[in-house]
Amino acid sequence: MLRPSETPTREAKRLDGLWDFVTDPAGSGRAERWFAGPLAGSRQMPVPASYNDLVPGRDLHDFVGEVWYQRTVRVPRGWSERVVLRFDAATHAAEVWVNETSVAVHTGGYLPFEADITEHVTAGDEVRITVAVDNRLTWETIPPGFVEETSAGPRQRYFHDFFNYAGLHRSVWLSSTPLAHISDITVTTEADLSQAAPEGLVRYEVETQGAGGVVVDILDADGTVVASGTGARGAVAVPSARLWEPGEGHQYTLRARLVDDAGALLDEYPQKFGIRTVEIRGTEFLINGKPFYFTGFGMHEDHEIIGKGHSDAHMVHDFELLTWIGANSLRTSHYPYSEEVMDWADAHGVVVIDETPAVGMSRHVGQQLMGGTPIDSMFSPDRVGEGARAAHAQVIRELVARDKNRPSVVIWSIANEPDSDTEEAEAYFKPLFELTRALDPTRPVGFVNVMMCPEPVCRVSQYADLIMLNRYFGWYAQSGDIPLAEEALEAELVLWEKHGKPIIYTEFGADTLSGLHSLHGSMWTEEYQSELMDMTLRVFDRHDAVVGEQMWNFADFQTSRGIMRVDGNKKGAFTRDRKPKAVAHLLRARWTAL
Ligand code: GCB
Repeated sequence: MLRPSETPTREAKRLDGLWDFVTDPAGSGRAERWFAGPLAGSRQMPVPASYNDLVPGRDLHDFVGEVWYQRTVRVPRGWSERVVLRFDAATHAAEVWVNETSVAVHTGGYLPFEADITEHVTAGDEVRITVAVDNRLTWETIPPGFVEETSAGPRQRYFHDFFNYAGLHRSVWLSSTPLAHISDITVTTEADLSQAAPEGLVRYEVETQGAGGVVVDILDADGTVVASGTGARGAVAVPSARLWEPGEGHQYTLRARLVDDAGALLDEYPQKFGIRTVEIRGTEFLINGKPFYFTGFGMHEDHEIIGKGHSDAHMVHDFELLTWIGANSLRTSHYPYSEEVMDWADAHGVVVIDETPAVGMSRHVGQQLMGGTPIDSMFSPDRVGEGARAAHAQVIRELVARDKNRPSVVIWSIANEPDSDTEEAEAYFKPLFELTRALDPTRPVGFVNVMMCPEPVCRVSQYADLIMLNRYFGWYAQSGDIPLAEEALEAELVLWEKHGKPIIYTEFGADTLSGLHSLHGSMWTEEYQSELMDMTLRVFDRHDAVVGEQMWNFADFQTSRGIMRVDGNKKGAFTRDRKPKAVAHLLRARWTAL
């Protein structure tokens, strides 16, 4: 699936702005055919945004079920060929109607989907677009959860530590393509690193619908054609290639053209890509043959008011803060981020660990978050079972399809902190590793290990190309005791080193209330967060197998209510409104000097 784009043969129109909006607490919208006319009693709601925090009170914040969005749009007069409606994300599931016809059903809240609506629209006319968006998490969704019916109404329960924001979080697009068109492009690259000015090899595959032949050109950043090829698939050499490097996101464009027998243009699509290599050698993580050390954060798409809605202004500010602090990488914890974020990473050389939404699959963490209610097993037929695994496989397919051409993505993280110490977990994950590798043999595949499944009880790490660890020594364990935490961190790390694989610490940190201070190492203070950071980084520095440090979290973020959280998770280096805590200055001093 290609993104909407303006090319000589295509047009695109964003449908962002205010949409009509209603909640459907009784779940009667379909039976009452709400899509057949204007939504009764609607209020206006911005797209993109989470709806949860836009209205005071609990009703919308905690709403469980479907909400309906609607607007009309005029199809531009000249769009006489193919018309496509695309949602960059609808969290977590959606059904879409154009006038009275259902055109799309999609599950998975953080990945795009589209519908060819050509036969339902007429160029020049208005159409009504209605979307029912469901925020419910079940044992068959990724992430998992369940809805509890209580005397006070339904309650959404889940086992991950971020608020279940919902709605149309990203842009909606109406776009046109020719009838005969390019439908997908895959680019993989190699580089002969033995040369001073390496030759790049670009392999491509262009999928098309309808008659026509394919010609491709490779364009440099200034638009100069540096190589060309003919045919739907092939390989072309780029002499003296300029590599995509961390900190320097040099990209090329593969301009694919579909032409008829006489050579006339039928369709054109520009696909950006970078020439770079990623390789694991022993405990080293190499980008372009050079050892790479990850600095940065696990992040969240999370802001006051807009929740998980994408905003260019907030995105640019967050990336500027990453630059300021000297971070060279991020993990899209715990779901695929907006494509605008990925574009920025590609264009600016920010290295990305790209994660699926498979989070909240640990009985240990789940039990803590659920106020101590014991959960005997997560991976079982009546919990995370075959239904969830099918959904998990689907998000992996859709994530790889979406991000496969991105040079910034150097690792697929297929899950965050699942149980990995049981036979059931091993049986669940083994095929998902195989699937990811089959879909993309060019990138390392891993998952993020939870503290309660250490070496040697973890049965899943054996399938991963590298070890990614979330560790809270000094916070959840050895709470407040830095010397003991240092011992424990060190002792465990030594065990993981025996795998002979690179190790990235993808989380470590301490909840910290900005402005709270102590001279005696009190937890929750800015001093304690810095002290814990200092200790943790000191341990990493003693071990060559550690090739990355991504602190948890970039910024404070919202969670569900609970006795463990004070208006959300406070482990940010920045507050939720992006003011630096003391630790930000410590990290900045370290990372800008590396
Ligand atoms: C974790 C999770 C993350 C939580 C974090 C915490 O291990 O991966 O989602 O927010 O711990 O702060 O507890």
